[in-house]
Amino acid sequence: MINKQGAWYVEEILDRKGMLERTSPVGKRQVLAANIDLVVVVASIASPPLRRGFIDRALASAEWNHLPAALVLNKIDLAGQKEAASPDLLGKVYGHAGYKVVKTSAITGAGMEEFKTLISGKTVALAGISAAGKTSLIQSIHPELSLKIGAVNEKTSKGKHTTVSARLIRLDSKTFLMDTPGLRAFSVDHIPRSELKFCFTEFDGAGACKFRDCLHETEPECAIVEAVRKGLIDRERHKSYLKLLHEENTF
Ligand SMILES: Nc1nc2c(ncn2[C@@H]2O[C@H](COP(=O)(O)OP(=O)(O)OP(=O)(O)O)[C@@H](O)[C@H]2O)c(=O)[nH]1
Ligand SMILES: [Mg+2]
Ligand SMILES: [Zn+2]
Repeated sequence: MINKQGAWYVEEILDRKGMLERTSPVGKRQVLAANIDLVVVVASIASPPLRRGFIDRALASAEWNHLPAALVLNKIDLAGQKEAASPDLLGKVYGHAGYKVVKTSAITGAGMEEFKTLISGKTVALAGISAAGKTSLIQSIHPELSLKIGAVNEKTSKGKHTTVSARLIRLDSKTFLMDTPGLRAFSVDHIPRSELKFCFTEFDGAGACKFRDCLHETEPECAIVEAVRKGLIDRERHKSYLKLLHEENTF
């Protein structure tokens, strides 16, 4: 706005809607993407190997900020390889946790229509470890972009951190896709321990635990522990939760 003297002044600072945050490697709260409608966590089922812990942290962080999130399982052309994770099994686990899961291959084009539908009309940030295939997915939608795509180190099976800065790419007048650099770690140290349980959405649907301040750890009559035992909640998801609950300053 301009005041009577003709000077500009700030009338209002709008909240940054839809923010993806983590705790940075030096222990500070870091905004990875702001003003987004959706974060898509991109994970490759192999090469580099899938990291469940990373996925669960990124999703928990999105929940904490009430940011809608979805999961893309990329490189499904590698399914069946010795060390590949099962896209079907993971699809069930994360679908049950309430997330839209899309299985893709940026190489064969499998699942790309579904991926396009997922992001259509939204401002979306892609997040994942290096070489999960974030840039390849964008490139596959927009071949004329000629973005830099890296390789996987054959010895370490790790990515080479090819994308070095975040970049917002306009796909059409209403769809924007943010490519981001691969993250080595996704600490959620900024989330208070007592609130972590709210960041695992499927704990909610498992029947309210009768203990009000329950951390759903080992309490004998805890509804969540019981649901894990019965197979109604995925054991690995619960393990991820417990890990976050007990870790200290692992930036
Ligand atoms: N087999 C297979 N390889 C893929 C697929 N998607 C990407 N790749 C390969 O994975 C490697 C890394 O791809 P990138 O798109 O650079 O990965 P990124 O997630 O952008 O990595 P950073 O920019 O380092 O974070 C490249 O060699 C790609 O060709 C896929 O669906 N299947
Ligand atoms: Mg990249
Ligand atoms: Zn409980």
